[in-house]
Amino acid sequence: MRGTPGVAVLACLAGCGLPALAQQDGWPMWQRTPTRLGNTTAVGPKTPTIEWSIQFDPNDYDLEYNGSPIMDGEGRIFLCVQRGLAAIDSHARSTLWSFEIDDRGGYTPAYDSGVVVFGSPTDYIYGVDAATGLGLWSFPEPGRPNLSPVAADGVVYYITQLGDIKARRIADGQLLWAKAIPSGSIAHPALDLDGRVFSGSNTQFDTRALSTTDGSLLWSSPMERWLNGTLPVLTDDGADGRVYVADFNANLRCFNRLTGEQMWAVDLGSASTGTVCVGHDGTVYAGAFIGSTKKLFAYTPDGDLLWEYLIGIADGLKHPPIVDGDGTIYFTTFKTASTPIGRVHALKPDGSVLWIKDMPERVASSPMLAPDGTLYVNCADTYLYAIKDPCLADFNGDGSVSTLDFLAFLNAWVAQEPKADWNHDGSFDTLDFLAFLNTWAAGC
Ligand SMILES: [Ca+2]
Ligand SMILES: [Ca+2]
Repeated sequence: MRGTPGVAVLACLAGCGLPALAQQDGWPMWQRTPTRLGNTTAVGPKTPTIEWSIQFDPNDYDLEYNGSPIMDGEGRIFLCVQRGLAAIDSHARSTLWSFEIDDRGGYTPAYDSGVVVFGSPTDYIYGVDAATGLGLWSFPEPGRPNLSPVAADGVVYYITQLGDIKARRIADGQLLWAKAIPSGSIAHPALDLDGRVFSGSNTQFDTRALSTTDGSLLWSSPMERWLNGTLPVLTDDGADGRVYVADFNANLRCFNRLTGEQMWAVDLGSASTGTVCVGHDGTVYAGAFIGSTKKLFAYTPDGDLLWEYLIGIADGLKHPPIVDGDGTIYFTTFKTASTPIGRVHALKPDGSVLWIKDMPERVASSPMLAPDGTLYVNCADTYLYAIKDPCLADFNGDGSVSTLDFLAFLNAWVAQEPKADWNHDGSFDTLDFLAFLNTWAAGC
């Protein structure tokens, strides 16, 4: 056991006799759901306003290894950091706990049933109690298990980059099955919640579906190169369902979920880094490099191009976008270490820009959109940023809407402070009073 003591006792404390926590509407894994579609009904910020930030790691940040934040149904945010895993209370806006190991935490963790799972690049897989930060279990895992696990119904699935795909019971880490993948994989697995887990092989260049029951191979379909992102799975397309994949050569393919038959394919450009997500209407979003140019593309479910968006010439795009309840597409880009700038982009559903926000440092992970509409990104300055539209009713800025805000407005209005000209017409009168009353009554 590494990281924390008492694996057996702690495993039983957390896993024996306690009901599994209900998985509410958080963002419990990379791209939110086990299907990795990357969409949510929550509506994100229409303005790039940083509401708060917190340092998530006192050590460092690794653009290659540290992935995206996730959130459980209690509003706890989990992030892999340079020395393990960190938890932040989004309500208190403070650090909740740190789970320290002698190695980096690997990419984006996954949450299910009260447990957070992540792997380290030097070969351990960990299960951590989400509420307390206590280690529940850990196992040696030769072969770099530090990509993003996927979890559902009390089981976590993950790949080792050098060899296997495995399923463990998340409560105690018991191994349920393990299957070799020729030369391993860097395709973060996805589930269809109907008995299939999807990944790919590094040297056989395929997309493959395995049984979640025993890991047996259900189908394998050829690719031109390896897969290096994840595989969004659409199950409600009115037919068999689809799996979307982009390989390293930027071939975007759509496979029949049940048979593996290829439905369509497009060549997006010269290289992809696996940036695929799917909107509520089935629109497929994928990024690609075309030489030194980077673009984000939108395709219909049948593979017809809707639009393409040219990303700043020196901005890298490494991770999938996400889509909010209004169809807004959010993604991050970054420049090189010599130009330490990161950007968060918000596009309207038609591919035009809603806003672009320059961040203090590089940001290279997928955003996370919380149920309350707060967009979270983590930057190379080791801070997590919460982007949210300003709450106008919170006039005194104390984080809540109460009669104090009403009184504060009244004082400002009597004193004819500019901020009390609520309707922006240059005068102070009862219209401002009524306008603020409406704002205040609407709350946030
Ligand atoms: Ca207030
Ligand atoms: Ca006025």
